Amino acid sequence: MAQKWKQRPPGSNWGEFGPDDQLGRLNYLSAQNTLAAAREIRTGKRFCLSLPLDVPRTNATNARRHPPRLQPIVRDGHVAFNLPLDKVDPGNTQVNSDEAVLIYNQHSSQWDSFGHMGSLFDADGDGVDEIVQYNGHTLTNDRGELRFGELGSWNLGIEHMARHCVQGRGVLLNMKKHFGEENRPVSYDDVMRMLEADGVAIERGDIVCCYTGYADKLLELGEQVPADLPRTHCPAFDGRDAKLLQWIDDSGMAVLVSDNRAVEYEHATRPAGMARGPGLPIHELCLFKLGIHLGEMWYFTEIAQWLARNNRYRFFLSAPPLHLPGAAGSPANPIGTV
Ligand code: UVW
Repeated sequence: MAQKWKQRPPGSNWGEFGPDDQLGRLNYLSAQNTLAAAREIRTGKRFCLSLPLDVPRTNATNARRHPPRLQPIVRDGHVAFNLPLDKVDPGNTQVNSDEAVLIYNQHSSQWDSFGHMGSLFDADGDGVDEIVQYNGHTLTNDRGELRFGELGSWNLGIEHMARHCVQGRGVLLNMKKHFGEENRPVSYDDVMRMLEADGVAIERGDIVCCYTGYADKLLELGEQVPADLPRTHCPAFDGRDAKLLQWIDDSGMAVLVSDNRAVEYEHATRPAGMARGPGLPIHELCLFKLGIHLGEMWYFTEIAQWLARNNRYRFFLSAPPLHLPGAAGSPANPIGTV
């Protein structure tokens, strides 16, 4: 396949994994990494790292995204929920339930595919920005058509992540312990102090998991979650800190996950003097430039407490997205094993 771009964004790795690559840093998550990660299983104890998918309980923190809506299907004119099958098949003693669900893929514990956030960038070198995604892909076919009406995007859907099978070493950063519950940007210097204090090392192919306490707040507040929770509670990486962005790249991490809403601190305004630019710079770096999938709103509370009690920070992590072709994101149902 020919290279899709004439110029690539500064600080990107486009081309490193081949001209047609759709996996990005998941290429670092090899069979050897999974084998090494399996050595973190010492007790067999397992932790569910997903929130219930109806948490957040309302759409208060993001009006566009709602909790799942379950709906029974209809079977031969009957609502197929708790349906005695005798009604459609006389003599049949079984009782059947069957449903459909409307899920907003990015409402609760989730994966972002690279298709979730592209950028306006002049990849073809004609002096005009165009819509482009990781590695110069687009979400359209050769004729520039989007596939909505069928399923989602042509080139960078979550199915590539599903087929790669996300299983590796989770490395927990206990940001709640170090930075408390205040909503504040966490800088490179903060991260370095935290890694040193906790003796944490990140290796190539690791899945970095940030525990900030945000998911705890969602559970605690339930239907009373205020709209501004993401801007009032819990620390988050500072995407405006150039040293932090460089560290994300240099660390060799395969994937970056957090229990907060966006991994990164959501600045209310653009920096002074910047008329144009990415609203979420860590999304730009990870999903667009480097091919690092992001996980958001996971649930780390119990595994974080267990790891702290046992003087550990690493665990075996199995975290497939739905194998849903073309989707820009997916609910996540990750399991951590220690
Ligand atoms: C936010 O909602 C801020 O981020 P994302 O679209 O990645 O969920």
